Amino acid sequence: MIAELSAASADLGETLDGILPRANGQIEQRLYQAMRYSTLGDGKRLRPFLVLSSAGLFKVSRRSALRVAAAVEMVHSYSLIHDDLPAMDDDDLRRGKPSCHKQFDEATAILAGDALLTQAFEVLADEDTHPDPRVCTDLVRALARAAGPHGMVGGQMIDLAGEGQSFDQAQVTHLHLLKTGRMFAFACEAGAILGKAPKSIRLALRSYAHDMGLAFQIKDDILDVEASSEELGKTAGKDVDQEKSTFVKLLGLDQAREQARMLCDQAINHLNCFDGEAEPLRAVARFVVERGR
Ligand code: GRG
Repeated sequence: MIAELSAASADLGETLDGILPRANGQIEQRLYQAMRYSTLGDGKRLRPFLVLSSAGLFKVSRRSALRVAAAVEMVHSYSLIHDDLPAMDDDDLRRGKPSCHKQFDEATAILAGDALLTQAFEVLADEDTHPDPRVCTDLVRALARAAGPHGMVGGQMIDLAGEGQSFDQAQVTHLHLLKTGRMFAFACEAGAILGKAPKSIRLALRSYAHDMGLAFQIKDDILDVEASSEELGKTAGKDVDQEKSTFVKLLGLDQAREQARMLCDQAINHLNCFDGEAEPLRAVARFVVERGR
């Protein structure tokens, strides 16, 4: 699985390198440097892998899939840059190096996030991504929904509002469905959009992504207490420090592990409508609950 992730990551790196603006001595070059610093770093690139794997189910062109994968990673990178800012999670470490506002400054980090988010939609709307404008519109709409007020940004608001409060399991589940699940769901559905697959197939992929995304989050909560900052490449133990309601706090470590395994199996079951071609998606579901960072 790690080998497959790294192969996809190398292809994605080349695509991102071609898309992201280059610093060539322009007055605004600091912005370009910050965008590249935060996007070309050492992330797991799970969401791009999901786009490429779902596109692989429908024989979509590699170039289209890579451009959509790049757009997803750009939105993800923006969210991490903004999440690390002092006004939000206030974290100095990301992907094993200083977070964007530490390496540059706060204003540049805000602008780099804004620019990545905006340029991601330009990529999706471009005919280079898909020759059919209806497919491009569908991609733009679906990513906007996943990243916006009813998705990641809404989830982030709930997360911030919940600091120091006790959420129950349903509330924590809802928070993570929005904050991380919707972006995973877009990544999985994107291949089906590119391949003009029927609604029932899109639904199966969304259901897979929601269960897998929740399993990912539970594992994230477990790693936050079990792994070191060095292993994670980000500050460990923050959930406790910020008095967040997590799955570990609600369920305890053993039950949290069990719940993640159960969700992983459930995610894989949603793929029963596919044969061997869905093996990368099955493998990634297992990987998210077994990973060490
Ligand atoms: C600021 C609008 C806005 C949203 C921020 C994604 C997010 C919302 C915050 C990140 C903080 C966090 C720890 C979220 C929980 C899990 C998560 C999304 C972790 C980061 O994703 P990975 O592990 O990161 O895929 P890499 O670095 O591998 O890309």
